Amino acid sequence: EQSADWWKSSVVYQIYPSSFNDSDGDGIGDLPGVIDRLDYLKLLGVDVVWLSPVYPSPWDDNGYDISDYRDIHPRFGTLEDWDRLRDGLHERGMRLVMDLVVNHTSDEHPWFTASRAGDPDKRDFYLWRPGRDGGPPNNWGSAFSGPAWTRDEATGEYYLHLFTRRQPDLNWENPRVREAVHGVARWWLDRGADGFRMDVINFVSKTRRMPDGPLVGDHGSFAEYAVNGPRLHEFLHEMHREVFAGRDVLTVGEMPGVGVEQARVHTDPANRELDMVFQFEHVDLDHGPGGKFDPRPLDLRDLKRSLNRWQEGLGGVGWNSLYWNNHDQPRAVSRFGDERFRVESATALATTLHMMKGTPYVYQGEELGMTNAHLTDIADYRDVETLNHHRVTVGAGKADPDTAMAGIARMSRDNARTPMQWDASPNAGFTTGTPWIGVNPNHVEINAEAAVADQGSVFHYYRRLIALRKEHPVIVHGRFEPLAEDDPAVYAYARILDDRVLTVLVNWSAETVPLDLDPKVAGRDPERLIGNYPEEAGPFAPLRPWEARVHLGT
Ligand code: TEU
Repeated sequence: EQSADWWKSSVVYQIYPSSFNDSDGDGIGDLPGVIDRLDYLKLLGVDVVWLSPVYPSPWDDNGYDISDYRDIHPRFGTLEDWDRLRDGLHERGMRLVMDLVVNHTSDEHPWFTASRAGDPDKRDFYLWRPGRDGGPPNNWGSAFSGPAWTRDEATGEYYLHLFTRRQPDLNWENPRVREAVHGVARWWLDRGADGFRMDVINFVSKTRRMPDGPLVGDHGSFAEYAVNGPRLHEFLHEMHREVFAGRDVLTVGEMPGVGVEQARVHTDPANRELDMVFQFEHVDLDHGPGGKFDPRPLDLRDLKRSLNRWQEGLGGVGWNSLYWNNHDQPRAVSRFGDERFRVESATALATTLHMMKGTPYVYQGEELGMTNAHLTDIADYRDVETLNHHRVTVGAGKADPDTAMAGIARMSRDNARTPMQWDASPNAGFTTGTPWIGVNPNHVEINAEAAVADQGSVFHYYRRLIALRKEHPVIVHGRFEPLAEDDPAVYAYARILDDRVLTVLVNWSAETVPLDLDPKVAGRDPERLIGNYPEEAGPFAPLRPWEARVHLGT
């Protein structure tokens, strides 16, 4: 593999540090805790660690509200701990990607405190506007409920915050803001970081005019004016030139609302913007008319149409990133799989994703088949998005509490944020103290210690999938060809490279289903590379509940 393209054959593991491993008993994970688990990551075989934010922060949005870009939050340790983590990963042949959150800062960042105080040097670092008719400048709602504008008493002006009021949006129209962001990114790369996951990076370019948006619930949508905005390509290209050019790094832009055509432009190497993007189409398909907390059943055919279109759309030009899970999404096995067939469905989902073209991302605990938390009491939730949503619906008497809690239990981000399940001991081996968010009681059964000891576990299946990527170039480079597109239960596709054909067959249902495929699609002498059931009657035997099989033929 060409060194500049190492990220194409890599698998990335996301660590959400608060919930990974606590070394000092304060109930919150930390960097020394991560360092203690590096051999576990090495055993799994991942190539890259993406670390969610570990910077100083008032913690309004769990660290996605940064008050100092060049330091470590004391709860996580020190810059020296970070250096040791970097070295520990590098010594084991793994890389470290940091989370760059630069659409907004914390309201406690010195840039914002100066801006708010009227410091002429910093006023224009943020988006200040006069009010309209005694209210905010327009009707935009924040992504986390309530208005997207907050009035500041000192001047009477309003500042824009697409997320919470404690996350003011930076003004990227100001070239000095962009220079400051470039400086932050260079500082981490100079210190030995291997790249960035860039938070909501397609929100950074806003239109100059900010008119009302179409009503969605109580507020107007900012999407048309602040998502995939007019100067986005220019800003990303500039950042590539000023920061990434000539460096051997991985860049992945998180882009809610990005379309496949735009993503192709962002990830076409000729355009020098980003290596890959996180798109959201497939994780938005089960959102109902009332949004994410109003989930609706997912039709596998819609999911296939969407993901297959991305596979073919980025095809030979750009590059996909592949994920079911992250710290913002409920657990995939509970959401897309079936907890009654936990091991089978977790491995079926993994097979579907890891054999696609693109870079797979594994979110901590996914490799154990960790499930949703199923919490029904709002007092057990910590996430600001969930709590705000509850307050403006149930709290305001606008929703039936049981229906609302059912939606929250299925979709809340806290489902992904319960502590990593290391062993069967009372706090799952995560902490000796009181965990900041409850441990899932199923850790007595689902935990890393048990999984590592069991060759039939979800963990060892992930380990084998990750190893296969290193052995078979067709998994990295093969052309993608959808199969059985109209089948309501089977996700099937082929990957083709030179004289190699890889056939991926996955049953996304709890029934045994026949396979209706032309045997020629599997090539000659297909050999089974991996499967989550004992091998039986060859590639075209019926698929048992949540069965997944991968065959390699010529
Ligand atoms: O998330 C961006 C984002 O818009 C969504 O992932 C969002 O959290 C979800 O769709 C809400 O339903 C990023 C971070 O990943 C997230 O943790 C932060 O809260 C958010 O940006 C603000 O920084």
